[in-house]
Amino acid sequence: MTLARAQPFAFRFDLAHAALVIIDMQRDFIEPGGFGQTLGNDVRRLEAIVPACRAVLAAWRQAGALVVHTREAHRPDLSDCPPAKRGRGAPTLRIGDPGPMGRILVAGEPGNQIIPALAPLAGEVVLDKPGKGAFYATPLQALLHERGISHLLFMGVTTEVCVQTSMREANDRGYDALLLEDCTESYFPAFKAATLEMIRAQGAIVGWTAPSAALLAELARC
Ligand code: C5J
Repeated sequence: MTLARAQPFAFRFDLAHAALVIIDMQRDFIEPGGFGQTLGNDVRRLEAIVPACRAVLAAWRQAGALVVHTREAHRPDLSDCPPAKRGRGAPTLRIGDPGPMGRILVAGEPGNQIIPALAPLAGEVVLDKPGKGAFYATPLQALLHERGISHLLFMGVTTEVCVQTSMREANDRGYDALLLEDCTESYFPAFKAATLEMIRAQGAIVGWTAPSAALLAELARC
C-alpha cells in the first residue's frame, strides 16, 4: 500500500505488517469533567476529530489489520505515578483525585475509558500506559515484534504530548510511523501544527504525516 500524498514523501507499507495505534481517545481527555478540562483546556477541539477517527477505524477493521488502543491510566494505588507527574498540572484536581467522572486518570474509572464511539472490540489490543509514550512500561514493543509489525499508523490525542512522544519512541525502536493529520488534535492549535512540521522535517526525521482520506482511498481498494 502506498500513501502518495504523505509528507515529506510517499509512505509505503504492507497491511500484514502494519498496526493502527490509537492513542488515549479517552473520556478523561475528550469529555467535560476529565483530566483535560481540569487542566483548564477547552475539550471540544478534541471531540471534533472523532468522526474522522471512526471512519479510519472502521475501514482498518474491515481490512483485518492489527488495532492497538492505548489509555493513559494509573493503578488505583498510584504506585506507577511518580510524584513528579502528580505534582504538576492543576493544583486543585490532581491525578488520582475524585473528579466528576471518577478518579482522574485512574484505571477502571468511568472517565478513564475510551469514548464509546471508538470503543475497542473484543480481541483488540488495549494497553494501559502510565507515561506519555505508548512504549514506556508497556508490552507494546514485544507485542509488535511477535506479530512482525514494522509500520505504525497513529491517531489520537493529544498531538504534541502522548502522540508525539509515542511516535518518537517508535522511531527510536526502528518503526516507520505515520500520523493521520485530521485524526489527531491538541488543545493548542499552534502545538498541533508545530508537531506535524517537526515529525516530517529533515526527510521524515520522526516519521510521516498524511490526511486520512489518503489512507481511506487505499483501504477501499483492498
Ligand atoms: C496528556 C495525552 N496530554 N494523552 N496526555 O497529558 O496526551
